[in-house]
Amino acid sequence: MKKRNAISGRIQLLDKDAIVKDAFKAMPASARRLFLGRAATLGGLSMLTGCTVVDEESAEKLLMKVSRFNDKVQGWLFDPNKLAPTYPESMITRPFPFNAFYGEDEVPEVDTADYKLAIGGMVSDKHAWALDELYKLPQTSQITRHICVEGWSAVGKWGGVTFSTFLKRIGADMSAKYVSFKCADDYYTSIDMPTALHPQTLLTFTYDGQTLPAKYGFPMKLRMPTKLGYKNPKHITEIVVGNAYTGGYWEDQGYNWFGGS
Ligand SMILES: Nc1nc2c(c(=O)[nH]1)N[C@H]1C(S)=C(S)[C@@H](COP(=O)(O)O)O[C@H]1N2
Ligand SMILES: [Mo]
Repeated sequence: MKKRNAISGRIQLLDKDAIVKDAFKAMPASARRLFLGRAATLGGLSMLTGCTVVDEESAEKLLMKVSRFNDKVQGWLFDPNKLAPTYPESMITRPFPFNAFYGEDEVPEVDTADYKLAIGGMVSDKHAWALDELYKLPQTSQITRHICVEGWSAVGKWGGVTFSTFLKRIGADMSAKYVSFKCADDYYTSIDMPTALHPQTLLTFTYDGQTLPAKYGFPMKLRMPTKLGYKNPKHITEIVVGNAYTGGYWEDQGYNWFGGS
């Protein structure tokens, strides 16, 4: 109750952007990291939470929503010394949400027969992979929570090859700093090598036991329960291992590059 009153008090004194900045500063450092960049403005927070601030009451509601979301997320996010939580089948969110920087009617259609996964950079084997070849790699599956900064999370089941196994198969130089991804819809992102080698980082080809549906990223999604949703590329067409920082679609617009822990 005390916190609510403090927030209401400030809303009467300061302009709304300043209020958001203030509340943001009061968040624990770990929570703040998730909302760096453009999210730390009123416009950014409205976008992330889907709330529009029209008056003091809605400004307060928005702050409470962000704050509550952060509290939840903190418990779910990865502790680097432990594995991310996994869940029973009964906890799978149905239907699993779709998200992309465009609508569901614009999901790219990737042709199975023509598809090849291009490989580049610091690897000894640069041959491009057809899907049937990828499907022959040792497969595993995992039920984990996907957390999107837009304010939702959902539990899903993805299956595929452990990414470190794939990196070994292509003779990747594990001392490289980054692994970068290009996608069929012009999305792109990149991750640090320790995350690429994390045992729960999977290159996935199935969702809930079925071939990955187009909307969830056919033909493949890199699934990392240790990273926020936007770090998990769908429709991957190219993987490059290297030391050059390549950023990402949302990261280049202000989202935190690390996007996890
Ligand atoms: N290629 C591609 N990958 C992407 C995105 C995208 O727009 N294009 N959006 C990201 C974001 S922000 C989220 S939350 C998840 C959504 O995955 P889903 O549709 O399977 O829920 O995909 C991530 N990977
Ligand atoms: Mo997201």
